Amino acid sequence: KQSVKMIVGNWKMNGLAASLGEAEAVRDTLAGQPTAHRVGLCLPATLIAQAAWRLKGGSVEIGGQDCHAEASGAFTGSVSAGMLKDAGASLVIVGHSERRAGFGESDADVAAKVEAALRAGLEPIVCVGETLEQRDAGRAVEVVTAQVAGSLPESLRGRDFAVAYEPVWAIGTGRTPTVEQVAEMHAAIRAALVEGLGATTTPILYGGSVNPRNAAELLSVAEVGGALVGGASLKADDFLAIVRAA
Ligand code: G2H
Repeated sequence: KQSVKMIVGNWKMNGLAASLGEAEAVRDTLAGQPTAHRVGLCLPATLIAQAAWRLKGGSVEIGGQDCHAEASGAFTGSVSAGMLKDAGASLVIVGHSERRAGFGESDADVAAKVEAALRAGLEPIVCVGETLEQRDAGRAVEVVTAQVAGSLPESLRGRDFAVAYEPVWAIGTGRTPTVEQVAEMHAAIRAALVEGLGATTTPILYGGSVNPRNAAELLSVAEVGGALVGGASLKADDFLAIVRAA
C-alpha cells in the first residue's frame, strides 16, 4: 500500500456556483483534520476561477476535466490548458472514456492534450479503460496497455502526472471489478509505465463507482495509488469518507 494517495473528484457536468459550498466543506474539514493524501476536485470549467478564489489557502487542488490540444485559436467552445491554469487549476483530466466515446478522442488526440497540459504547467490525469465487450473477449489488459502506450507521450518522462484506470463498464453503474481484476490491471499498467517512461512511482488511480463503502478495499490493492471519484465526489461527506478510507 502506497502511503500518500491521490483522491480526485470528477464533478463531470454537474454543479453551479452554489455547489462550491461542498468544495468549501471539504476544504474546511481538511483544515481541521489534515490528511497525508493529496485531494483534488476536477470541476466544470465555468467554476474553476471562482473555486480557486473561494478555496484559496486550503489544501484542495483544483482541476479541469478536459483541455484542447492547441494553446489558442479558432476553436469555438473549447478551453485550452493555459486557460485552465490561468483560472487557477493545477490538474486536468485527459482522455476520460466519456470523451473518448462521446467525442471520438483517439489515443493520439489524448497524447496531444497531454502535451498541451504539460506546456501549460498542468499535471495531467490520463484515463484508460476497457469496455465490457473487450473484457469479455479476454482483451482487457491488451487494450489498456495499448492505450497507455498510445496516450502517454515521451515528454511525460520525469514529469508529474497520474494515470487513472477506469473500466468503462464500472463507470456510474455501481459495478466494480474484483480486487484481483484491479490488481492485475494496475500491475500491467505499472509495467507499461516503467517500460515506456521509466515511471516507477507515478500514481495509478482507480476510477469507476468508487464510494465510501468500497473505497478502503479498492485503495488497499497493490499499485492503486488513489481514486478518481465521480458521483460520490459531489457531496462533501461522501468524498471526505473516501479520503479517510485511503
Ligand atoms: C468514472 C468516475 C469518475 P463514477 O468516470 O471519473 O465516475 O465514480 O461516477 O463512476
